[in-house]
Amino acid sequence: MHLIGTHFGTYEVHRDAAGKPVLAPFAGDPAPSAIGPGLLEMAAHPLRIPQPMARAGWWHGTSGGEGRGREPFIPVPWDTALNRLADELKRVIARHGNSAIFAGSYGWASAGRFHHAQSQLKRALNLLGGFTTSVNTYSYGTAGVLLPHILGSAQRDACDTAPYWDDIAAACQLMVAFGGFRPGNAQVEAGGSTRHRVRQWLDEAVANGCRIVVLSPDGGDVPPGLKAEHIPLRPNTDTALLLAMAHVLLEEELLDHALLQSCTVGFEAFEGYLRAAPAKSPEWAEAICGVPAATIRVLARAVAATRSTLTLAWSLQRARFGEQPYWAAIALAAMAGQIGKPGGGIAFGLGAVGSVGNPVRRLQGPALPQGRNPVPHVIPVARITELLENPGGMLDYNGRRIALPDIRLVWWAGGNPFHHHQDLHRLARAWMRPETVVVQDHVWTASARRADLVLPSALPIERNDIAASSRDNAIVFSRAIAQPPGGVRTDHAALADLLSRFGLRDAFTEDRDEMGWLEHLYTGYRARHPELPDFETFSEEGVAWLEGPPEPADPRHRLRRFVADPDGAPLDTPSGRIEISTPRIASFGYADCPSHPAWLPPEEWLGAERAARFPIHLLSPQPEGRLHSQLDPAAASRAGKRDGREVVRLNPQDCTARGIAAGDTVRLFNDRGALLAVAQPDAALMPGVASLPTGAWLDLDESGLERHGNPNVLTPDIGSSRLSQGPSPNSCLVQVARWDGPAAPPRAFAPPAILEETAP
Ligand SMILES: Nc1nc2c(c(=O)[nH]1)N[C@H]1C(S)=C(S)[C@@H](COP(=O)(O)OP(=O)(O)OC[C@H]3O[C@@H](n4cnc5c(=O)[nH]c(N)nc54)[C@H](O)[C@@H]3O)O[C@H]1N2
Ligand SMILES: Nc1nc2c(c(=O)[nH]1)N[C@H]1C(S)=C(S)[C@@H](COP(=O)(O)OP(=O)(O)OC[C@H]3O[C@@H](n4cnc5c(=O)[nH]c(N)nc54)[C@H](O)[C@@H]3O)O[C@H]1N2
Ligand SMILES: [Mo]
Repeated sequence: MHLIGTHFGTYEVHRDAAGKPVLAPFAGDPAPSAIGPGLLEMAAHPLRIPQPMARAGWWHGTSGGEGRGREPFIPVPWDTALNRLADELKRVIARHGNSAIFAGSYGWASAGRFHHAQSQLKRALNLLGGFTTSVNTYSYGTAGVLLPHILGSAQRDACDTAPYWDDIAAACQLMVAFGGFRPGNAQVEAGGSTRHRVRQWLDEAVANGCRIVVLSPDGGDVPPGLKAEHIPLRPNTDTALLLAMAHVLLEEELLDHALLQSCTVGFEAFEGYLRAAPAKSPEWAEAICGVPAATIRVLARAVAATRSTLTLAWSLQRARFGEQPYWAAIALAAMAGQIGKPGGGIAFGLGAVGSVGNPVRRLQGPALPQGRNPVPHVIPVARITELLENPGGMLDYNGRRIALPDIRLVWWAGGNPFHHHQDLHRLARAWMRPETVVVQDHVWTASARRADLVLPSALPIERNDIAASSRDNAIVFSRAIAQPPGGVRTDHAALADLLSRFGLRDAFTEDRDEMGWLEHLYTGYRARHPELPDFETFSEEGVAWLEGPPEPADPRHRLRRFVADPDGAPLDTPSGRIEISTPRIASFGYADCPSHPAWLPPEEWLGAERAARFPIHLLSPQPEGRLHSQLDPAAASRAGKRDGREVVRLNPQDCTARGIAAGDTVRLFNDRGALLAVAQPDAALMPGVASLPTGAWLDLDESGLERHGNPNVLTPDIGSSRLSQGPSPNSCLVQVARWDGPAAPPRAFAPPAILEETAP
């Protein structure tokens, strides 16, 4: 079978009457995604980068970093481009050392295991002596640092805390979902998937009597057709509500003392905080989160009385003090005696992507070996602007002080920082500082336009690969549909040619071609799972599966094993227990992340002083018709736009107060920037809250006005706390006004200016 494996799922390749390829849903996928077929649209798109390109002023040495994103490009033949890049690498390494190269290169890239852009780049640069890199994620970077302190290292990956969906369906009677289940999010899964089953599992749980309560500022997060209840609350105030629920359990003596005693430490300090003035009562919380005290009481009692799961969207921790709601939920689930019980307890990110809670045996195999990076410098990923702004500076992070090296060369492959980072005007200023910026991508993204040297990369449909998610039981042979266009190479081929200039080609390729590498990697999967078919059979059939239930050693069993036997299977926290308060975090002395869960009001939320000037809380969730910025020019994403701009949803009262009607162009602004979007009044949103998805290609006019609706010109670039330094886009206040200015048509989908001259 001819299959293509993508982050949006697996597709069968068929041909239409004219012989053109078509991506059809994979047989057996109950909810295939419309995003993937956009890959075919991009193959010959005007936004495709046709050959290597250099920024004119960089190529000629006539301008510095201030020319990035402003100057035209010059087409450069591959050999010339790679010679120049090799010289530049030699110069930077000789003069400043390898730590002056930043190639953290965060981003989702594409699903294949071999052609994984970051792995390829990191392997190449390690052979050249290494580079400064990044750790953690934009997805759950805050949780990823907090959870090991509280639940142990098995929970480093926030995905693995959740109970299995089949256990939830069988045993859970109440699911309290903070942030709900945003329709569209479970379409994607890093590495690929074969079946989109989240909706089926939700249906099954509800059919078995599970009641779903969604707490969210946006009623759009309530899955339709499941009789789910919606309780609106102000953004960023979930912690106050969770503390009040904990307070109710205390006051009404609904605690599971046995579980608290055997499985937790530090409850007393937390109890003291809940009782101390102001007592964290439902009345106290009502004033903060807007949920009636009586509703909080009833919900708290229900959580203690029945088998319940508290599930929190990752969006909650993509905010200032984003540790707190997660930590408070853990404390509450322990107090209520739910944690570690079959189908109960806590879950982070159920439905955020396809795989969280997927009740299958995980298929494990090798990644492309990246070698060793001798450069010690590492930043928490969302501190990129600070890194560029502040060479020689220091940063607090997870109990350490880390030094920021002096970056001279930035190299990005497989990510789009001018989509994913916050406060993009500030990033653009910092981005002027390095001497050289290299970007590898298929298309003219905002980051490629802000590079000095752009190396065009083959699309996933133009290469053979193997796709597999680490939380699925399937592996897919993704077979090329076509060759890349003449001037385009795979990232691997480009890097191999670059390394020949250092005499390192063979070290990089190990003398394997593409198919040789795929067979080699697949052999690593078979070594773990001997029941997999041989490579030839696999590549011919296109997919192979593992049968059977999850293995007992699966990290997703961790909390259950612990709660069943706290002495026999202790957690690897300092106490071996769940740390409701922790001396370790206390010892860091961070006022922005104290020793136990606490309500810390962000600088930007509806109760902040700043709300007098910027009274609308802007949420920037995931886009339904694309993956972040990927495939934004394709049909599925364009279908969600109006007049070529993104749609911002607002409460009708906020629209009326501003004379805004449905379909009006509106300006969203704050001290950091301004953008245009098209208004859609929607009573599902709380008054004072707006929702504008991420990922619209950045489109600035000469004055800096963003014309397409990219929320990251408005979001704050501030660490969630000194503990985790995660990103905080969801703590963002703005003002909204009708736009009566010039029509300012968006130009995001016009390629940059390319000069006639060709470099020698
Ligand atoms: N305001 C706000 N901002 C956010 C978020 C939010 O909720 N709100 N969410 C954040 C989150 S959770 C994330 S994960 C990030 C995502 O941020 P990114 O992962 O950076 O976003 P993508 O658009 O997926 O960028 C991937 C890029 O890789 C390119 N690419 C794909 N395949 C290949 C390949 O094989 N080779 C090469 N060279 N390039 C390839 C694509 O064309 C694309 O430009 O965004 C973050 N930003
Ligand atoms: N189609 C599609 N799916 C995706 C992605 C994509 O780009 N496209 N990106 C994927 C990636 S990389 C990730 S990390 C996941 C992210 O998964 P999540 O972080 O779970 O998803 P978001 O869409 O950012 O947020 C979900 C909902 O949380 C609500 N919310 C925001 N702030 C708050 C708050 O303070 N309190 C409460 N109670 N609710 C709040 C918002 O209304 C929003 O609709 O999604 C993945 N899924
Ligand atoms: Mo993410």
